Amino acid sequence: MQLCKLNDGPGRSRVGLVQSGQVQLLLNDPARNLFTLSDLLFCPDPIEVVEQLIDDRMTSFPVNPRAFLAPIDRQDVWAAGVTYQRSKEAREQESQTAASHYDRIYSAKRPELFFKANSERVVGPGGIVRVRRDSGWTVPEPELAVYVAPDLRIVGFGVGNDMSARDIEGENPLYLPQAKVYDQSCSLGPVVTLPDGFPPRDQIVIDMTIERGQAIAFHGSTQLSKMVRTLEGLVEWLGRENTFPHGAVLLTGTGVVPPDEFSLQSGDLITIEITGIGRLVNRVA
Ligand code: DO4
Ligand code: MG
Repeated sequence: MQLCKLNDGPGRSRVGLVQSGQVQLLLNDPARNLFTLSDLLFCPDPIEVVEQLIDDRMTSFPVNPRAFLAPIDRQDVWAAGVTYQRSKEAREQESQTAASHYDRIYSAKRPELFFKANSERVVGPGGIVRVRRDSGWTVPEPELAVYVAPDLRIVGFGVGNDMSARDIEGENPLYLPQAKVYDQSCSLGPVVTLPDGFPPRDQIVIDMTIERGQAIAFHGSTQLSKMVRTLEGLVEWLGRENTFPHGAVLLTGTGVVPPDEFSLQSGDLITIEITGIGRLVNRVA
């Protein structure tokens, strides 16, 4: 099952059920306090609840991901780093002084976890992502996004982009928050796939294409099976000494890094596709 978030007038949103290329709007349920995407995702049995809330008065309409909002409510977005060999190599290359930190974190028991964004910094499908004005070397990072309930259950999967200023991160690891956290530095979408509809993890491919004008400036892909950690392990570390009353979205690290001479330019079109979820498309401001 897949859910999306749609605009329903000023300051209001509705949840939609996405199936067979159509969107069916869902009703709010004040009696059970079910209004938002998170309310549904965090239910003990979201599939049963969604089926009860299908708005039969409304006909379904064709999917247009550009009309979807970022599938996030009040969750914090966190991110894991150096969870794939390719990311470890890229970090070692960009960082003259701190290469050994990345080597050690790749195999350490404790993963690298960092705060990425509050929901205001997240853009949705068709939204505009940004390169910092003080960065000359920024890339998108295509990552599986894991939706985490307040009780730390994994309740959904999405496509995420952890935009990263490699020059700032490479200059000094203490600059990581500035390399990672800025306005429009994160995108999520187009839908959330519930665990029942997510294919077996050894079949998941994460693919990214960057178009510049009419040409393909970069294309690369990886498989989730190449990740050195488990999703459950990352979530367990995230939840140590942290509570998430509104849930969390965890980006699980990148295994696709463009070559060192590549940097995003204004107008580039980034398409990230993950098996079982869909395609997230964003343009660079
Ligand atoms: O250590 C820096 C961040 C790495 C990262 O974001 C990733 O591996 O995806
Ligand atoms: Mg990343």
